[in-house]
Amino acid sequence: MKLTRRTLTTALAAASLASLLPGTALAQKKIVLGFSQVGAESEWRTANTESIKSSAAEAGIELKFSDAQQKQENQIKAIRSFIAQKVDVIAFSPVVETGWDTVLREAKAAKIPVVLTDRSVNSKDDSLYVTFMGSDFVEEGRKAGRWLVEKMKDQKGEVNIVELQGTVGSAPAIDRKKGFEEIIKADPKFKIIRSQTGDFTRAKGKEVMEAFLKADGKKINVLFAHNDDMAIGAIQAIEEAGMKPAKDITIISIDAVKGAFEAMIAGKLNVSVECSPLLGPQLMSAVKDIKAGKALPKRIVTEETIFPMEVAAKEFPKRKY
Ligand code: GZL
Repeated sequence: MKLTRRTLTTALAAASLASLLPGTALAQKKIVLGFSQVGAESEWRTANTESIKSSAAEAGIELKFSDAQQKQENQIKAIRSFIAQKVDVIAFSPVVETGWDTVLREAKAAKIPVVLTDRSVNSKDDSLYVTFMGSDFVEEGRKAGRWLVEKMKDQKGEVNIVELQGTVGSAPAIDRKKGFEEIIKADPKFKIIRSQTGDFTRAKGKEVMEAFLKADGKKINVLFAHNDDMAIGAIQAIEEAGMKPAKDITIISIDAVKGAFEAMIAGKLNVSVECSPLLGPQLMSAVKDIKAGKALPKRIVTEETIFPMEVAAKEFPKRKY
């Protein structure tokens, strides 16, 4: 288009009109992010959802949010809906690792970039997503294992462990187990005598721990729970069985949510490995970078630590989730 005085005047008029009428088609179009969330199964998930929603609002990003109630088919439906609505970016936390290639290829065909948050997918084609941001779950499992090995270093006899696994097929359940076993296998005194999923919920964690106690009661020395919600449910079962949590049975958990700090301060949980749900700010910054055409690393790892009960009271006031 030839830049004449006339076209320049028209362009300047349009620009000044846009600044007078924010939110109109003329003003900067808002980025639209479609987010498919796993569900609301735990304190961690609730805090993660809050972080995503509040960060989108702060970033001025329009958020289309969908809760899948821990069902993969609901996440796939939500992603297809985001594609149909032609959102700018799709982000999601995959409830399980497998079964995503088809729908992610549909997003790619629609030229809609995808960001994985919290959990990853097990796909051979990593061109199907721009980046995966979240914790190193294997390292979280190793931290739990290292804490136990140190705690039991003077223990002579067998150390019988029961394990409450997270959602079957999910990245945190697979990887936390892997990291924990990698560390404890160095000493044959550590034996996982029972292991079953509690699906990351308090209710299921309590129910499965009741079954473990019925079968092995006094034989159990340690509980390794893949998240705090299942540990808190198990603590109730241990108390109802007339045993003292964190004393008769050493309890190791992961997430470091408020409920875990309260249990540690009450002397009922020995340690919680941190797994931060506060991914909202990082996600919104990644979405803006993608829209600005910036390259992103394929993997963004969240920095985390570990909280033994001895530091819980001091650390609790500083916690953000
Ligand atoms: C971990 C997250 C897990 C938490 C659970 O990043 O995916 O899911 O550990 C949550 O509490 O349910």
